[in-house]
Amino acid sequence: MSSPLLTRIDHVGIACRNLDASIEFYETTFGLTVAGRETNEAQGVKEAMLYVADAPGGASYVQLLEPLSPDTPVGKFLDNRGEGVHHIGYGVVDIEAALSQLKDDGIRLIDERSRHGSLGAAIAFLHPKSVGGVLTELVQAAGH
Ligand code: MC0
Repeated sequence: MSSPLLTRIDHVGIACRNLDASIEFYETTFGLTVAGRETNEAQGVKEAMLYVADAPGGASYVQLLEPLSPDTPVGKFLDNRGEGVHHIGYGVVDIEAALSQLKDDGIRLIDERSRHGSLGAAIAFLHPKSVGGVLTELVQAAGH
């Protein structure tokens, strides 16, 4: 039975030191292709979304994240833990309703309201201390 809240794994966010080198690795090793690239100043990253497959309500991707500076979420993560999985992004149908429900359930929100994310999506983060040590992102894909 599918979850009433989460519709798919939208993306796996991976922290890397060199975006171009990491893109090349995923292209040559797994045959993935870049669906979009963006510098997101508010999130302190330059990132690329590599398309994996279609999924209900959107698609699923690998997201590669290079920090714009050391004093950003991904910069701090690289210093503390090195390269690797940084967060999981789950698709939702209605991000504001999902945030409201999770807050009522006692989950600690990093973002009380959705923000601009990659590929035009609306995104919001849940604190890893509330989700078993996993930085968790909700994603309402553009046009959905
Ligand atoms: C930090 N911690 C993590 C973590 N980052 N745990 C799991 N996964 C992560 N990615 C843990 C640390 O190990 C530490 O635990 C505690 O959180 C505090 O860490 P800190 O280094 O002092 O960092 P803070 O507290 O300043 O910030 C952590 C926090 C931050 C998660 C609140 O990184 C944040 O707001 N992240 C959301 C935004 C983000 O990540 N943006 C980049 C992706 P201990 O046990 O040592 O206390 S932007 C993106 O992905 C967009 C473009 C998109 O998808 O469209």
